[in-house]
Amino acid sequence: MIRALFSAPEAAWPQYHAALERAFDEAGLKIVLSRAIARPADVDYIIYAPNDALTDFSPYTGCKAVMSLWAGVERIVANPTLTQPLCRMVDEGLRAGMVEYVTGHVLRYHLGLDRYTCATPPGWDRQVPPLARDRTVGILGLGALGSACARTLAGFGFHVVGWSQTQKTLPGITCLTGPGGLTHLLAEAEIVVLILPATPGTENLMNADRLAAMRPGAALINPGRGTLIDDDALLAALDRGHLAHATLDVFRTEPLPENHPFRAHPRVTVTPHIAAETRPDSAARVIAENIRRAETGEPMLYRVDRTRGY
Ligand code: NDP
Ligand code: OXD
Repeated sequence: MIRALFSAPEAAWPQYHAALERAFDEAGLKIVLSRAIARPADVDYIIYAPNDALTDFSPYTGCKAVMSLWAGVERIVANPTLTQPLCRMVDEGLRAGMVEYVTGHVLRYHLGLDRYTCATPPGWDRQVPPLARDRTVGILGLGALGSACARTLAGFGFHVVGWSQTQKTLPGITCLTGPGGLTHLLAEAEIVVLILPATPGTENLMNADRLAAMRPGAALINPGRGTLIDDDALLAALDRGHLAHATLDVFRTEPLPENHPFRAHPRVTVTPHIAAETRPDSAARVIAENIRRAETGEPMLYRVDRTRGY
């Protein structure tokens, strides 16, 4: 008998319960799935949302793996009580959502849509945008989500420059690494998208110097994590007109406090952490596949490297 504990806020249970039961059936797995298991030592797997109340994993002595429902695992990765393998979420629904969010906001900047959609009364300010092939988009982070966004934008014809920790080879994308690669990307791109995880290595990556290294008039889109940006430096870069606009989906404190300067800033669009959401049906299949692998001794997918932090 395999026992799985669903450790996520109550509101997620109805959708995930049904989706997980279906996925376990499809995978031929006999699993008792529950929101509470009397003896923690009996739990084989924990299906976990990082915004859940559970933070002490030490009683779960029989647990074979913790499976995050989120892609970003910064809240849990350094938890000293978590000694079990940790898998993050790589989900086809999450990926599709991020591609749609990023593509939507890149096209909005590329086409200069705010000029027309926000003009009251409508004017006749003809600013013909360049074609995508004459515009460079930079993507920081070429993982599961960033590489999917890069591919889609390249499909529109944009010149896409990506940056990651290790060298990538992606057809049609200029792939860079290291500090020199980042400087090059920031100097080239008119639209920069951040799809990096929150780690000690990415904290305040977009500081005053890096923001100053961006092209004058460039736009920044951040669906990665709030810690990637030095907020005060971004506000200063926007105020002096070096950057044209920022679209921010993630923040150091969420919900973004009512009095945070981003909320009222004319050059900032705030979206409430909606860029991409894990979709229960597709995510449940990922979890079922990982439990099947663990039970048959195959390597689990999407294992978090605890030393890298993602
Ligand atoms: P991945 O782990 O697949 O990819 C992370 C990418 O970042 C990799 O390309 C990695 O490089 C790169 N990277 C990490 N650290 C550094 C560094 N110090 N310097 C340069 N590159 C670095 O993650 P995902 O693509 O699945 O997700 C990315 C992030 O998106 C999540 O961690 C989460 O924070 C955020 N997210 C936000 C959502 C939202 O709704 N706003 C929804 C889902 C995720 P390499 O490939 O070489 O390892
Ligand atoms: C995630 C997120 O990391 O929703 O999955 O931000």
